[in-house]
Amino acid sequence: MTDYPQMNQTLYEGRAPLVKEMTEKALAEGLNVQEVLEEGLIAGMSVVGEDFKHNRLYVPQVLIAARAMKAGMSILKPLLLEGGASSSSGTVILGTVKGDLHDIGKNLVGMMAEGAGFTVVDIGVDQSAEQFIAAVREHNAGILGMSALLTTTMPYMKVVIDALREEPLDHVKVCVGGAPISEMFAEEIGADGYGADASRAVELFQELYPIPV
Ligand code: B12
Repeated sequence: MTDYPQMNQTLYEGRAPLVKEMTEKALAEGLNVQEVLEEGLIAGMSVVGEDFKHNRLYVPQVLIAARAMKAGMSILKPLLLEGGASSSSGTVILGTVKGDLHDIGKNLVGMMAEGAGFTVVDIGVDQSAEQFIAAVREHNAGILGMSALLTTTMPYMKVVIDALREEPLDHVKVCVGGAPISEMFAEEIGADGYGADASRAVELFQELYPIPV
């Protein structure tokens, strides 16, 4: 029987092969994918976040825990993608802003959006306004999704939005997310939407996508 607190602890300790195994076992027991993601993986990562904040954990330990989280996510990914529409609901460019290397949340948003039938082009972390805009043009995307996890990098989202609005790309909808981002901040910087988590992100993409499916 899957024991979520034990799975959280294993993730906390950064034991990637064991987290992977526990994720597989949870699915084999017939547990719901979303539940395994939230109760087994995200809940463990939240404890890591809290302990990091209070200096009970340091960067190397957080990196090791993040690797364990990714190992579990690699098992869930195909299932999160299952049931996606056969034709694309549109193209979303996803990336983490300049100066910021956090990508776990962004990757989750990407997986869930692909699962909902979007074509996701993930341009990675530490992305400049020029790189975001080039990707939007190249892929003729309808949505640009930006992630930021640091209070020092979140203002860069406005730099990207301002640069985008100077281009003839007004039809592109901009969505923002990441732990320090709020609805109010999204409004302030002129974003079209804010998603607190991956499920909300997908709903947002569906609401905002300018091309009817
Ligand atoms: C893992 C982690 C790291 C890992 C990152 C590994 C990786 N590959 O991502 C490493 C060790 C590299 C790291 C480094 C640093 N980190 Co760090 N990190 C974290 C930690 C513990 C967890 C983040 C995470 O993955 N959460 C889990 C995911 C699932 O949640 P999420 O990212 O919020 O994403 C969800 C939503 O926000 C939303 N979402 C996310 N993106 C998007 C995008 C769109 C478009 C939408 C709609 C929605 C959306 O949906 C996601 C899924 O539900 C957080 C703590 C925290 N509570 O956030 C600190 C945290 C973000 N880090 C912090 C700090 C300070 C740092 C460092 C500066 C530490 C240092 N001294 O070097 C460096 C900075 C490196 C850099 N330049 O980016 C601070 C930031 C404080 C602040 N006020 O800015 C935090 C908050 C920790 C803390 N409490 O002090 N970190």
